[in-house]
Amino acid sequence: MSSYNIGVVGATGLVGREMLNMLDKRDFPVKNLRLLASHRSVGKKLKFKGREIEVEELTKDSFSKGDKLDVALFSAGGGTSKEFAPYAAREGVFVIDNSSAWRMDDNCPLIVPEVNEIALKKEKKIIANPNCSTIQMVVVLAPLHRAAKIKRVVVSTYQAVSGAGIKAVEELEEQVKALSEGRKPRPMVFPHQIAYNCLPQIDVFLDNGYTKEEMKMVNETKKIMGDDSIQVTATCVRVPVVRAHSEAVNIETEKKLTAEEAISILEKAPGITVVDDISKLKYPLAVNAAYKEETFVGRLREDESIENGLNMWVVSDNLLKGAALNAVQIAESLVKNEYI
Ligand code: NAP
Ligand code: 3JN
Repeated sequence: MSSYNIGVVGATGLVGREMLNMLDKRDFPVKNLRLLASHRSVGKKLKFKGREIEVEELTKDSFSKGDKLDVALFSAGGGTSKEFAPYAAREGVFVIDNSSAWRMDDNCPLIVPEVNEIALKKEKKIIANPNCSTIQMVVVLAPLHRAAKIKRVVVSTYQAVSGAGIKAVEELEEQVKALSEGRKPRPMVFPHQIAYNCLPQIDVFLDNGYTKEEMKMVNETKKIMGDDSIQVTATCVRVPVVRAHSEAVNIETEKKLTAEEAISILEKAPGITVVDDISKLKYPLAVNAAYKEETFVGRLREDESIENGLNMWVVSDNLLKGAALNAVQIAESLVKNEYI
């Protein structure tokens, strides 16, 4: 069996470390692994399959010198991707980029393998990984769209703090501690207190009154589903959960789907586990989805306010399917299609 030279750019970060876990857990055929990060991390060592690997500084020469990479998994922010991904692509390295830098570029496929693996092309070296909230939603929407053509999506998200990085997780924990000790919480990462609170703002506001996160869900969903006619509107909310994003999703379809039909379609779809037994109070929960690879869906019910509508609750680990796992699955698709 062939094996491949893989680079992880941003290896010391929250998502980068999950990329290492996913490469290991899914037994991706790694020949040589290179870990790259900023100058701050030079000399740090990270473990992979029981072996310690030293972190290198990312420079524009990283991809022309040293062991030639087949794939570079990037998760070091949009600015780093914009600056360095073209150097990798020029050397024939497939870049799988976790940031928003390339997602809406017409030359870059935006991929969720269960939905649009077919959009991968051997000559398109920079591949974008979608936003976490979009990924888990389209995994569920795609099979329903194939069956009944979705006309409109209304989504409200309940996003875990880990989506905003390690400092955000520490801020929630510190604020819970502060409040329990009678101290005033001090917001640093988030604009307001996150402990025991919900913030209807993720990322910055745009001129249309929506946040960047909300517009990512709108635009990325259309691109991945390959259908600009689907109308999408989103409200993205940060909640005091550490790991796994939850979403209340409402869809309107052209063809009628009963809740039972939708459940039967979703039970057969890849990457999805249906958890839906209200008689036993069973539905997807963030605490159960954390560290799991699947996207969980439940609370399937018909929207009684319109003719062809469904409501559902979708939960998935934002650092796994929402980031590192999806990126590794894209690398697996490159192997499967013999592009590397
Ligand atoms: P993080 O924990 O802060 O890690 C950032 C990583 O980027 C670190 O390894 C850091 O290296 C590296 N880095 C920063 N500047 C660099 C530079 N100039 N050159 C090389 N490496 C650099 O952040 P995270 O939570 O892992 O998120 C990383 C990125 O992933 C985000 O900015 C975002 O674009 C993307 N992301 C995507 C999703 C999604 O929805 N798919 C979700 C979360 C994050 P040092 O340790 O050396 O500083
Ligand atoms: O906040 C979340 O739950 C998801 C955050 C994703 C994110 C964080 C910082 C920068 C992104 C992203 O992937 O959309 C970016 C980015 O724009 O690259």
